[in-house]
Amino acid sequence: MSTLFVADIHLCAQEPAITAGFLHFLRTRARAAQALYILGDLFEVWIGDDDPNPLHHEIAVALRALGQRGIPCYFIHGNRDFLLGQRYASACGMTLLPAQQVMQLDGLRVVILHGDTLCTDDSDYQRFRRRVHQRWLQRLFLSQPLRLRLRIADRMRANSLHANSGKTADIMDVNAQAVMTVLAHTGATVMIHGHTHRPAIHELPGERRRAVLGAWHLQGSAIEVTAKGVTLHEFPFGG
Ligand code: LP5
Ligand code: MN
Repeated sequence: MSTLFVADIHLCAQEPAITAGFLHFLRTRARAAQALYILGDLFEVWIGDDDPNPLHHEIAVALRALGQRGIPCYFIHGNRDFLLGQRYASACGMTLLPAQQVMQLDGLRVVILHGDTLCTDDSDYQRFRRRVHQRWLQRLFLSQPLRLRLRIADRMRANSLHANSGKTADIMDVNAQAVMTVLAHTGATVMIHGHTHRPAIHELPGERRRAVLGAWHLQGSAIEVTAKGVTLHEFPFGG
């Protein structure tokens, strides 16, 4: 049996090919798995569980169907959908996990996370993250009308794109020391994360590994853990 991990699908109404590819994945590869872990940025942006976007309902129905077939689904928030709440998770039949989770899988100790917290060289982002993770600010944001929330989110996205264009690729990658610190604190030998959109399996000192998921821009990306090991799969939408 296998356990599957995905991240950075970035679903949105403007990208129907990605939605179709993800729905196909849920009906095929995911059904053959023991469990599915979504490690953040399932959606391009999330402004509240009360958003009536039909895409959200379509995805909830598909995830729920997977759960009904006996394949549990778990979710860790990303930097785009950190406001996804219990109401939507319940509609999907998926379990919300903390930002970082350690698990024992096929004899391996594995730590999973979205990956943004590892980008410690990006101090502007870490400051931004600390701000928007304040509970009081989130509550204030969620109490605003949907149209205003959409405008704020659009503004944040535009700011982010502008800020990113002035950052080097190095700054936006994980910090090697931050990775080793998480592995040391958790005792894990395998780390699985997304966020950086740089799919790879890196060998680390001490026979440890860092498996990075790709973003679902033009194809699907998933990491599979079985008794045989950790494998990165990249596949066409519909494949
Ligand atoms: O997302 P991506 O890939 O473009 O870039 C990320 C980092 N950017 C972000 C911002 C998101 O894209 C926007 C998310 C919108 C969420 C909508 C809900 C809003 C809820 C508000 C709740 C209170 O995550 C980017 C990283 C990059 O990954 C690589 O790691 O570099 O970081 C940034 O762009 C942040 C800038 O560097 C700093 C921006 C400073 C703006 C300060 C405004 C603070 C206002 C907070 C209060 C509302
Ligand atoms: Mn991300």
